[in-house]
Amino acid sequence: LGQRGIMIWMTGLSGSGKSTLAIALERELQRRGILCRILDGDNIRSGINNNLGFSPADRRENIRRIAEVARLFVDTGIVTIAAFISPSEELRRMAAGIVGEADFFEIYVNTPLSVCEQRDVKGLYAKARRGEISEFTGISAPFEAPAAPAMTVDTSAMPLADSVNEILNSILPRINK
Ligand code: GGZ
Repeated sequence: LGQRGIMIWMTGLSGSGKSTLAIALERELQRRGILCRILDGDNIRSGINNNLGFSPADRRENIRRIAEVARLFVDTGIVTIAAFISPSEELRRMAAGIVGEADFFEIYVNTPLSVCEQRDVKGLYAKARRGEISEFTGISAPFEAPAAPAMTVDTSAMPLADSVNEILNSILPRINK
C-alpha cells in the first residue's frame, strides 16, 4: 500500500455539512487512488452502535467505539474520515487518544447554528424546538467548539470544492509515502 493511514475527524453541529464534506473529500481521494473509508451515522449508528442514543453517556460510548474502529482502519493504512457531532473537547480528546494524537487531524465544520437550523434537512431542529426530541445538540444539548482544530471550515461561507482543496493540501503530504 503506497499510503499512510490518517484520521480525519470532522466535528460540528447536525446539518453543518460534515457528511457532505466527507463524501466530497472521499471522491477526491479515490480519484488519486487513495484507499479511504467514511465512518458516519449512516454506517455506525445503524449498526455497531444501534443500541446507543444521545445521552452524554451514550454519546461518549458512541465516540469511544468509533475511535477504536477507526484506529484499526488507520493502522491498516486507510485514510479514515469520521463525521460525528462529537460535541465536547473531552470526547474529541478521548478519540484522539485512542486513535493516536499524531494521526489525528481535527476539522471543525463551523457552520453557524442559524444556517444549520435553516437547512434542517431532516426536520430535526423543528422537532427539537417543539420539544419532540430531547437533548438535541445546539438546541437543548451543548456543543463546545474545538480549542485548537487543525482546520476550520464554514460550509455556508466557502464553496465545498475550496474546503475540500484546503483539506487535501494539508493531508496529502501526510498520506503519500
Ligand atoms: C443530535 C441527533 C439527535 C440529538 C438524532 N442530538 O443531522 P443528522 O441527524 O443526520 O446527524 C445527527 C446525528 C448525530 O449523531 P452523532 O453520532 O454524530 O452524535 S454524537 O457525536 O453527539 O454522538 C442527527 C441525529 O443523529 N440526531 N437525535 N438528540 N443529533
